[in-house]
Amino acid sequence: MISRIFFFFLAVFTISLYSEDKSDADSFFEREAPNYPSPDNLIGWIDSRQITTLNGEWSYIVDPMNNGLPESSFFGGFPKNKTQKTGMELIEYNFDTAAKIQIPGAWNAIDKKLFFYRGPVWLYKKFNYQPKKEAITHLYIEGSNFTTKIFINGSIIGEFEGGYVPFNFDISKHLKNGENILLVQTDNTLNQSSVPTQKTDWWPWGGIVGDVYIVETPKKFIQNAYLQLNPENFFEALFKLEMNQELSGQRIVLEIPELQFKDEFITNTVGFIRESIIIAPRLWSPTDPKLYKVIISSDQEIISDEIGFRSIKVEGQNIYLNNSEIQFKGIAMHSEPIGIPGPAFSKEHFQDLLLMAKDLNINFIRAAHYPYTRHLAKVADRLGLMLWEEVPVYWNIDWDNSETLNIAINQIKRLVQRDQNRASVVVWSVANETPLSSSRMKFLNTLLSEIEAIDSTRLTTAALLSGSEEQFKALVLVLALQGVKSQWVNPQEKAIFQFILDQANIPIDSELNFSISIDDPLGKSVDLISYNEYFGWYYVTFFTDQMMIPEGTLRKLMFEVLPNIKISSVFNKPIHISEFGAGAKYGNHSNKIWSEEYQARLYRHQLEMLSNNPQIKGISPWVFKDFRAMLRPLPGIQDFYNRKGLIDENGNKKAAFDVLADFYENKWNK
Ligand code: GCB
Repeated sequence: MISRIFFFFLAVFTISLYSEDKSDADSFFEREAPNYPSPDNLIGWIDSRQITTLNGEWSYIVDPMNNGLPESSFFGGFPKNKTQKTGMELIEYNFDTAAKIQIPGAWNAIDKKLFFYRGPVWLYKKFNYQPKKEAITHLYIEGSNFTTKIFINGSIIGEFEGGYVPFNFDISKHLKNGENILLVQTDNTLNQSSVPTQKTDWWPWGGIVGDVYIVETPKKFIQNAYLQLNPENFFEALFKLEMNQELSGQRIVLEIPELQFKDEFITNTVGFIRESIIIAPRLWSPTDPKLYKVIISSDQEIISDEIGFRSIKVEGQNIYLNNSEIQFKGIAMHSEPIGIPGPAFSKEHFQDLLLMAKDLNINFIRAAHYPYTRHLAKVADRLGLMLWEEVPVYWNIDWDNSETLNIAINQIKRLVQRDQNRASVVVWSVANETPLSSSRMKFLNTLLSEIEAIDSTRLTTAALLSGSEEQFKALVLVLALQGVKSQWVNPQEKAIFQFILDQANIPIDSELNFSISIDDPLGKSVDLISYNEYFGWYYVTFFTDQMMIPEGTLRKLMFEVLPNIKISSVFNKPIHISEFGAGAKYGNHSNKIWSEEYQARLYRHQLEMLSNNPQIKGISPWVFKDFRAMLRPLPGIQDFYNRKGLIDENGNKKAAFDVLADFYENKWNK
């Protein structure tokens, strides 16, 4: 019998190898891709669940040909995890003897060979577990870049595309009592339809870049819960809760012991609660970051969190925190720790970053350009820093592609669902520097409505691009006028400037100031008009060839005109300057670009200009710390770091650090 079965398979195998009309999908070279399920709804309040951590040492194997997937390999793929028994089996991989990595952590941060690599890498963890019959066991991953496929004990669990945000799968039926094997394929390839798209000014850190937990919940469990102050009435908070199933009549108790609040609620027919509660909390603010312990219990479980209560709103051109006018004294960041290569993921990483950033006298951080792990907002809650959180809809992406939209929706929803109770988070941002088009408007408005459906208490924004060709022509004229008037400009250059002015019929005694009015139509949909500008760094580069004037002259003139630049918006809303900056290498001293002196000078001129513009109510200069960037190869200066940091990668302060700290402390106080 056995030999008959064997010959049958041999025949099938031979036919599939040589048959002319075999279907492509099932040939020797290629198999049909199996179905990879999508993750379940996000489990909230993760830190108070029954958790077993899988953080720690894992093994990894690089798979540039993507040969380990069951569908792409003849031998069944890595998930089979075949092991040697007699020394005679042909197996061309071995996770037990493979290189080791600490998870969370990016493989391209710890392995020099993988620094520039973009492709699949397999991560492997063997762990012991005793699953409980009466519970659901979930696998929770806080972030994995950018396409992740998961296998447990050889079975497909699912796939998540997008990176940066948490996701979870029910793995109950795949776990064994005792030893289990978790295998995760992480692929950091980005393409035209991914989010972010393939070109970004930050490093595509690959791998599992957040905590990995096994989470046990009861069969009927609290999926997530929302508790936020009513912005219209500070004695009231909105409580929303969602069960994992459509369970009506579930008894839920909400308790805030310090406020002597304890009440009982019953879920409706679809397993939801939506009620207002009466409390009188001390309000959270940067000067008093008060948090309250909140406990929610059902008959089966207890979850808890530390929550601060505050309101944030805009009215006209002002921003109000707890009904008091406030300015966002900010700095922008990337999620990379001080002195450690790779992405930041832990409480300690964010504590280091935020504590040092506080030396700038800030009250606000723009967490650009993608979601960081949940530890960021937890640390910011405690340190009293307001946060802007963002999804990686960056530059030009595939606006018309519904798959792309789904990835972005997933990112924004999961970010909001995870951080919805963080007092520190005051701004959700849906995009950075995205070129105008009607499909982009539709895309971004969809993301904004996804936010609105979950949380309408925070401000929304997007870092806008502005500056039409017309506006930049006007800047050329302003520079030319300044050039004609300035003593130090040489006669040849003066002649060129005069020629430019004559062409435009501008008399030399005119008063010309450059002004920009932000009119991106997305401004209508958001609360805060955010704008990135690089006066004094990039823009002169565009003009130097056209004007046939050396870049050095234009830079000097730009500094002269900078303080008088006017920035406003056609929308009657506050403006936030979400970026400005200049590159400087720490320790490089000169009067040229890339020096600490140039960067500090640019900050002085920029800050003077920004404080002269009454509609500007927030700023977050670019950027706190030098960060890894493939777009920045300049040897000896950049060496694949974007050098616009106020500190270098090891935490050394550049001269501009104190310029900004002094501005926030002494010159921009309301
Ligand atoms: C920008 C981008 C940011 C870049 C920065 C730069 O406008 O928003 O991602 O890193 O400029 O340094 O050029």
